[in-house]
This record gives sequence, structure tokens and C-alpha cells, in this order.
Amino acid sequence: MTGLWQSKIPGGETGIEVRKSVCGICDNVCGMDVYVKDSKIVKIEGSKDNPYNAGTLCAKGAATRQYVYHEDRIKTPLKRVGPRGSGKFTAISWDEALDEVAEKLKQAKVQYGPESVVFFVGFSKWMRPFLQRLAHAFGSPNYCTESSTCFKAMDMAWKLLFGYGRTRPDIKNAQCLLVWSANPFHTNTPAVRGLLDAKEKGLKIIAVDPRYTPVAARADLHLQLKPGTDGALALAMAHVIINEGLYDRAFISDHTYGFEEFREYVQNFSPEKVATITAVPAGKIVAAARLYATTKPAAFMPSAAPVVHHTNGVQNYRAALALVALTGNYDVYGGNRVTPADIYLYTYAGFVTRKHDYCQVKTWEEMPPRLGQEKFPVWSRLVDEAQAMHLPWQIQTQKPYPLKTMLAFGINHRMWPDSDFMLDSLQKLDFFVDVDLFMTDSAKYADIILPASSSLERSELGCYPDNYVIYTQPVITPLYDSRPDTDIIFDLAKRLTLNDTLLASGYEASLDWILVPSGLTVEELKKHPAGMPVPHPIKLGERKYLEEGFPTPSGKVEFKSVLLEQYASSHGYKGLPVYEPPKYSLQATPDLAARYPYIFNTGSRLPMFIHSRTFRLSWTRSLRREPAADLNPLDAQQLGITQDDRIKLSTPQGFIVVQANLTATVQPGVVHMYHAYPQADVNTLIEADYLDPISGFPGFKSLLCAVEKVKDYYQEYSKY
Ligand SMILES: Nc1nc2c(c(=O)[nH]1)N[C@H]1C(S)=C(S)[C@@H](COP(=O)(O)OP(=O)(O)OC[C@H]3O[C@@H](n4cnc5c(=O)[nH]c(N)nc54)[C@H](O)[C@@H]3O)O[C@H]1N2
Ligand SMILES: Nc1nc2c(c(=O)[nH]1)N[C@H]1C(S)=C(S)[C@@H](COP(=O)(O)OP(=O)(O)OC[C@H]3O[C@@H](n4cnc5c(=O)[nH]c(N)nc54)[C@H](O)[C@@H]3O)O[C@H]1N2
Ligand code: SF4
Ligand SMILES: [Mo]
Repeated sequence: MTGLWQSKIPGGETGIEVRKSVCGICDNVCGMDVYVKDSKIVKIEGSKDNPYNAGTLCAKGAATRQYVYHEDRIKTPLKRVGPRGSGKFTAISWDEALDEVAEKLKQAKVQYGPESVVFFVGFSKWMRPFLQRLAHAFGSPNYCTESSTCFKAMDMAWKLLFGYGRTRPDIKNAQCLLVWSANPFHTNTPAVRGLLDAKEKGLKIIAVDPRYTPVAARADLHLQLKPGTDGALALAMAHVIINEGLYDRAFISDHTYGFEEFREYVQNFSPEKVATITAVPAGKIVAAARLYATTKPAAFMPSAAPVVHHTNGVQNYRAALALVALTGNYDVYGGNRVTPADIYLYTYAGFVTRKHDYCQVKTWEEMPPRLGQEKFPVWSRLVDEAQAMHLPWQIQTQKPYPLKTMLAFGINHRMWPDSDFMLDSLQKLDFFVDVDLFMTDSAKYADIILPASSSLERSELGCYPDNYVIYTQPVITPLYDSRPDTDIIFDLAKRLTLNDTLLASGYEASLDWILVPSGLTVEELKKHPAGMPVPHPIKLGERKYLEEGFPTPSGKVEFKSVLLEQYASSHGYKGLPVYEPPKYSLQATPDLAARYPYIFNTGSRLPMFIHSRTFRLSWTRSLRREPAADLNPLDAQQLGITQDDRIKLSTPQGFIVVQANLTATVQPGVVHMYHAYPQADVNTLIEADYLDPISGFPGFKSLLCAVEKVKDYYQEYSKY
């Protein structure tokens, strides 16, 4: 018995039962086998039933037990009694809390209009459709999310060229893969197997990354560019492809717009010249262009964030995507395949839904303009959300109209550039509610805090590539007095008396409504606790554009964007994917670069951390105990810095003190630092308006900084 128990063997003798759920630490929602005894989790494993993660978990998911049972979990609804930020709260009942929230929202609507209420979601995705519907049913256009810094700008770049959003790289059928910045070995472990299998079968890989990553280690060519110079590199590759006649003539003449001007523009970007901008040798640029253009079919693997985390981000990604257009690798087997638009939670799993109709109760024209709409008009044309990067600005200026109230699900002010400015803005709100699992530094500024349940304590729909789907059941009862986010949303909807029959019908009825086109029902899904293959998945074909064209203004693939040109005089947008250096760079601001000589790249992912979520877990934290910046050993040597020394990283905005981690995976001249650490928040070093003028995305990955060794840490920085 002891042996069975020690080995956590399920069965009658130990009383341990294995239940099926999903990991909620990131969007991959990996399937989990949860070993439960007396409603307590005793062990967690990756579920072998789930074909996506196939029995595996990453370092973060493996620490789920620590995550779920962490002492920082919020235990009951709380009402603030001390000054904002003091952390002084008193426990209240759910009824009291929800009554007060509903009352305050109604008051704000009467006093300032429904648009004065902001509905926000952080990195979590699972409750989004329901909150978006609540916002629109309430009458507010101001539903916004963390995606205002995440994949939406990449999606915009795809839409500006092709009309459709991001596509699926068909790695299985590809001969060549151009990985433009993604690092799935650290960020998306379930996707790695497919990549390795394809590599074994002879897939050629080109990696475009400033660091030497596990992808770069497996690549035939690694283009190790300076951060933020992607546009120049792509235009040089286009130069080679066009001038050597390697482009797809038929595709270009039949289906594209603006090619002649693009051809002319890329003449400014010879590989030799671009070598001086990007630090990638000209020979490698030529070799990569030839390999990508002549190996058919070739797929392009984009990433959510790093290429668009620059002040020139959208234009840079447009230049890179122009390579897909030039080579005709669009919507073909082995290239980049178009997936249907109306999918559930951003993952194409072989079925379509009515999610969009569910979320968008009113048209944009029926509502006041969205937050950020004047400043980022193309965002508002292409993205069905408000641009959250503009939040602090509109709260502070109250223009064009006041924002007074916020209902947030997991807000982390350290997501914004100049996070202190964001925190100050939160304090200016009349009323601020935060729903979270943990007592965070942002939640401390809320008027009401509501405790959310983790993925293991709730029911949610998970979708997976390769046509698999799951609807989970709670494997333990919600801890403390926590509740699933959706319970909170639907309870609030009732109290707000919105005259919305779907919101009144509840979570599962709403899901059923959304799922109608798929043929799936909650009842059927519940019969398959470990998930199920999607029955009759849609078969993706190729070259849909032959019948349907491209949903761009010109109906063609746009090397020159008609939409961007509409804002040429008002916003200075250019139709061609022009290259301009990052706003702060040696090229654009040489004086600043003389004082801050290192390129500063923030937020390249570490395998064990994910934003603010896993710093507090001792298992993951033990893999890197202190906030640390990655420095090349050559730079370190020049600065007299050795491993684990304390260093001061400064920008004109401020400084942080962190440890030095010496690694040749980063290039000389570039410093990498992870984001969201409470005690060393890089975002305090970034100006609030350091943004891409097209997408509103922060330039997180091309800043300038100075580095110096801290001589006597305890004397100089004992307050840290
Ligand atoms: N472990 C872990 N996994 C995560 C996350 C996490 O925080 N931790 N976050 C999730 C989220 S929200 C996101 S958006 C994704 C991001 O997923 P990925 O894009 O795969 O990860 P990143 O590390 O952000 O960036 C990928 C690579 O881009 C490179 N890079 C940095 N700057 C530039 C540049 O200017 N140009 C080019 N070409 N490359 C550049 C970095 O060196 C890095 O190796 O990961 C998700 N998965
Ligand atoms: N400098 C720099 N800044 C960056 C980036 C960068 O690369 N560099 N990356 C940007 C990107 S791509 C992203 S995606 C964002 C990250 O976006 P953030 O929103 O900052 O991400 P998290 O800190 O993971 O999550 C926010 C909160 O959600 C809470 N939470 C977790 N699960 C749940 C749940 O089920 N329900 C509720 N209600 N709350 C929950 C967490 O406890 C946390 O407090 O950061 C952006 N900021
Ligand atoms: S990749 Fe890791 S953190 Fe993300 S869902 Fe899977 S196990 Fe969880
Ligand atoms: Mo992200």
C-alpha cells in the first residue's frame, strides 16, 4: 500500500482517481491527466489521449500543482478599505461584490455613457467571447485585450497584403521552412515534434533570429540579424529574388497589385548595403533568398510578437510577407494555407463557429468610436477590438471622451510600456474591478477583487490543430471561494438586465449557440472527457483565391497597400513596405546611441517563465532565481563583468539592477532581458509612446541601453 501510494498508483487501494483536464498556464491548453484523491491533486501528467501534446508537458505545465495551490491565490471577493495600492481589503460575499460592480457599471453608463466602461482581458483567452458580448450588449465598444501587444499586429500585416489574417504553415508538406523569428522549443513545445519530424525527412530550414536558438541550431541557414532590421533583410531577399528572376511570374501578374513599384523600391536594398544594416553577411542573404525561392513548396513560419514589437514592426513584417507573395507560396500545399476565419479562440481545429456573430452584438457604426481609433485607424479597420495600448493615454487625457470604469480579467500593468504610467492611470479611474487567480501588484489598485478558478476547477472548450477538441469538467471543486470567470460574466449580465437572451441563457447554452455550424454540442463533448477527434473536419483545399480573389481593397495581393495609403496625409502611412530604422537606433538617433550603446531587446521568452505567471513557483523559479540579462561574453569582458555580477541597465527613462548571464547565444552589442519581473520591470525603462504608428504596438525589442557593473550592490542599491 505504501509503495502504491508513494508511486501514486491510481485505484481502489490508494483511492487515487485519474481525471482529464487541460493546462491553463498558456494558450496551448495541453491535455492533462490529473491524479486526484479526496478532491486534492496529488500528481499531474501530460495526457497521452490528447494527440496535440501527446503525453508531454513543458516545465511550466509540470508545475501546475504549485500554481493551483499557491498561497497567493485570492480566496474570497475583496473590497478595498485602504488607499489604492495599500493592499488593504476586506472580505465580502459574492452577492455584495457583484451587486456593487453591477451598480457602479450602471451608474457610469448613465453619467458618462456606456463607452466610458472598459472591458479588458489579459493573456487569458478562454472567457473572451463572453466578455466581448457582455461589453457590446452593455453598449461599450471598448473591449480590449493583451492581444494589443500580441499577435494582432502580425495578423494586420497578413491582412494588409492578402486580406486574410495569418495563415497556417503547412510544415508537413513543405520542402523549405522560413522561420521568421519563432522559437517553439521555448514557447510552443507541442509544435516541436512536427518540426523535428519534417526536418528528419529533409526539410530545409532558414532561421531569422538575432539569437542562436534551438531552431537556429537545426537550420541550414541562420540569418542572425540586428533586432528591428527585419524589413531591410526582407527587402534585400526580395531584391535577389526579383533581380535573379526567381519570382512566380504568373502569380504576380494575375493576382498582385503594386509589383512594379515594389520592384523599383527594393533596388535600394542590395545585399551588400543591407549587410551593413542587419549585420547579416551579403552571401548569406543571397543564399537564403535563393533557397527559399527555389525550393518548392516553401512555408513561412511567423511568430506572434517579436517582429512586430518594434516601432517599424508592421512594415517590417509586410516586407517579410511580401516574400510569400513573390514566390506564390500562398494558399498552396506545403506553403501557407488559409484557414476559415470564424474559428474558436484563435486555433483552427477543423470546424467553424458563430463566434463572431456571438461577440459582435452591435456593429461598430452603432457604437461610439473605439479607444485609440483616431490614432490607430488601420488597427480599427482590421481588428475587432479596441487598441489597449492607448488606454493610459485616454484615461489621462479623457479625450475624445472619458474612460472612468474598468472591469478587468487578469490585468497586469507590467504589460504596458512605461508600466508606472499605466499604474498611475489605473489610479485615476473612478472604479476598477480585477478578476484574477492571484493577488497581483495590479489587483492591489482595484476597488473590488474577484477570485477566479484555475483551469482544473472549471469547464472550458479547448481546440487543437489536427482536428481535436475537448470540453473539460472540473477535476476538483473550486478552491476557497473562487469561481470560474464565465460564472462571473454571466452573473453580472443578469444583474445588468441587458435584455440579451443568449447572455441570459448562460455559458453552456452560449457555447452551443456558437458551435452550431460545427455540429458539435456541449452534451456530446461531455461524453468524451479526454477530448475527441472533430467529426467530419473541414478539408482545407488550396488556392481558394482562384474563385474568391483576395479580400483587400484592390481584390489582389497588395505589395502596395491601398488601405495604408488612405491615411498617407493624415497619419504619414506609406503604401509600400518601406524600411525605416527603429525610432531609437544607431541609424536614427546616433547621439542617443553614443550614450546608450547597446541594442536592448526585452521579452524574448524563457522556457520556464510566462509573463507574470510562474515567477512565484519555486520549481520554475529555481531554473533562474534572479532577474538576469543575457550578455555576450565579449561585451561582458569589455565591461569587466563576470557571470552573476550585478549590472545596471539604463535607458533615458530609468534603470533596473539585475544579474548578468553570459551567453554566446546573444550577439555582441545586443542585451536581452525578460519582462514582467516585479522587482526588475524592464517596462519601466520604455516610454509610453514608443509605439509603432500603424499598429500601436510597443517597440519592446529595439531600444537602446547602457550597461555597467554595479560595484557595491548593497551599498548602492540596498532598497532593491
Ligand atoms: N515559455 C514561454 N512560452 C511562451 C511565452 C512565454 O512568456 N514563455 N509567451 C507566449 C506569448 S504571449 C507569445 S507572444 C509567444 C512568442 O513566441 P515566440 O515568438 O516563439 O517567442 P519569442 O521568444 O518572443 O521570440 C522568438 C524569437 O524571436 C527573436 N527575436 C527577438 N527580436 C527579434 C527581431 O527583431 N527580429 C527577429 N527576426 N527575431 C527577433 C528572439 O531572439 C526569439 O528567439 O510565446 C508564447 N509562449
Ligand atoms: N517588455 C515586454 N513587454 C511585453 C512583452 C515583451 O515581449 N516584452 N510581451 C507582450 C506580450 S506578447 C504579451 S502576450 C503580454 C502578456 O500579457 P499579460 O496579460 O501581462 O500576461 P500574464 O501576466 O500571463 O497574465 C495576466 C494576469 O492574468 C492572470 N490570470 C491567469 N489565468 C487567469 C484566468 O483564468 N482568469 C483570470 N481572470 N485571470 C487569470 C494572471 O494571474 C496574471 O495576473 O505582455 C506583453 N508585454
Ligand atoms: S505548453 Fe506548457 S504551459 Fe502551455 S499549456 Fe502546454 S504544458 Fe501548459
Ligand atoms: Mo504574446
